[in-house]
Amino acid sequence: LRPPRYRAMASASASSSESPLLRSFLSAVTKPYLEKNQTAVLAMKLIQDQDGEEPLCFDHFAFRTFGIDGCGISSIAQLFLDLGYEARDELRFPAKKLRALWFAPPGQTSKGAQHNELFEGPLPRIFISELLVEELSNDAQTVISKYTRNAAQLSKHAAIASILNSLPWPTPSAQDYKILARESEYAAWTLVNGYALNHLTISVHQLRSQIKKITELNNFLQAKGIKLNSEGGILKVSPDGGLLQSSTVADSVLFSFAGDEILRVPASYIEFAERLVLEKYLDLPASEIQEWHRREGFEVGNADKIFESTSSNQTGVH
Ligand code: OOG
Ligand code: NI
Repeated sequence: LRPPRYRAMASASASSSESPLLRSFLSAVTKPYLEKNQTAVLAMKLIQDQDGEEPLCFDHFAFRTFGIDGCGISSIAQLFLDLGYEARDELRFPAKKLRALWFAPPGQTSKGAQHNELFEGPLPRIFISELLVEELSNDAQTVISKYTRNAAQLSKHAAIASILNSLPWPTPSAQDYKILARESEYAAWTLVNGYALNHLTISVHQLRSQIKKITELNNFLQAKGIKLNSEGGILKVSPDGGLLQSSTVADSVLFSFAGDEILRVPASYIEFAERLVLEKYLDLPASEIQEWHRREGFEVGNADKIFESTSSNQTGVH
């Protein structure tokens, strides 16, 4: 078994507080994602073929929610909090009527007894957003609450819906989907995908070959025919220059709505993040660089564009 290559967080004391359940859960969440999202699987395979044997490291996992009836961020965050994650910064997206919170993993990454193929690296951050439902039109609110009211009772168990690839509310009607899609593509996505993993993000700076630079990786993937989200340019760069992100365009899948109507809807995508070493640590030898020496957190300007990975203007599915 290969040891993880770095600690996910800056924790001096390496006392283990990590439950084996955490890695099992993270792995289970990726199962339906890998079954459903061919482009994500292809991208991961291309990267591993190019980069060599070692397992990929994940920067973060992301989920979307409806911020109403107990179905918002807290519903899916609870399990992560109970497993030792800590809430960090809030990000706001007024134009999209969204807010997000990210959570830092418990401060150690030593492997438990349970070996887990996909998941032996450092623990990912968790990024959870929620739609500010009360800011939408009455029509959209009426549609959403029809479903969330039904799921309110189960919101404590959002994580189960996530690993079982099951919606927590009744199968939606195509009409309701269309009403939401007109006003908020995020709302429409969440209605048909529920608590499914929205994306996982490969930690680009943890790769070993030349694709550990994200511009090289983007060129490599595009040359292999993978379509990247072009909103505001392929590469999203934070104002401080330290957080560089790109993502694929979401795959679309056939969805059976209530009454057997079948439509193409967006599923999930895969993201790539490179975190540069902070200026004050630039003198450290490369072999000593840990994850906490790098740019932490997220960036509203980047995220705003990454949200568009599931939008019809990127997927081309209307
Ligand atoms: C999340 C988009 C933002 C990031 O890393 O900033 C994001 C989403 O599409 O739900 O993933
Ligand atoms: Ni992301």
